[in-house]
Amino acid sequence: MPHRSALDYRLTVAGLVDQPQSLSIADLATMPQTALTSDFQCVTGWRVRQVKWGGVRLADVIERASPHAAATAVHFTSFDGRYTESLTLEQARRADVIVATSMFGKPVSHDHGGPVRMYVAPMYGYKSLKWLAGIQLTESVQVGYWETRGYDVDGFVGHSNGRDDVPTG
Ligand SMILES: Nc1nc2c(c(=O)[nH]1)N[C@H]1C(S)=C(S)[C@@H](COP(=O)(O)O)O[C@H]1N2
Ligand SMILES: [Mo]
Repeated sequence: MPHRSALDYRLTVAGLVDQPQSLSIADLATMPQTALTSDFQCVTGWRVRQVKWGGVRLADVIERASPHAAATAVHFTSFDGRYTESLTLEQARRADVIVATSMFGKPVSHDHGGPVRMYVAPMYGYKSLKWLAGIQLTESVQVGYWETRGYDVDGFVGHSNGRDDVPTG
């Protein structure tokens, strides 16, 4: 499992964009910062209440790259070399979908997907890709690691298990 230090780290934004990006942590720090506190829920049943995240809105990262009109989805890759995820562009533009650089006021640790990971608040944990390396704008949704193994592509909390258990806060 590769590590990336805060200094080594680069986030690439490519695919159907006019302005491909290679963003350092310092670049991300110059963008408008956002904070978000929400329950973190894995689809297998565990939940961590009220986790505080900080970072930048995915919407702002995407805008910075000037996406083409033909782009309708976003694909995420991890520097673990295996895991992938996706969102529709509409989901990606929600205010509660962030490129997270901090957790509980500290840099995101390696174990939690640092230095930079996704945090997709309204969806199950598997949608929140850790060790974020790249974001590609695509013509259509390219399903991710777990979705090729049967998980819902639209992983909204409460959807897969048919229960009304949307976390509060
Ligand atoms: N790259 C990568 N991201 C990942 C995973 C993974 O195995 N690899 N697991 C997912 C799942 S199923 C969950 S529940 C969360 C767990 O995040 P945590 O380790 O910070 O609790 O990360 C998600 N992101
Ligand atoms: Mo999970």
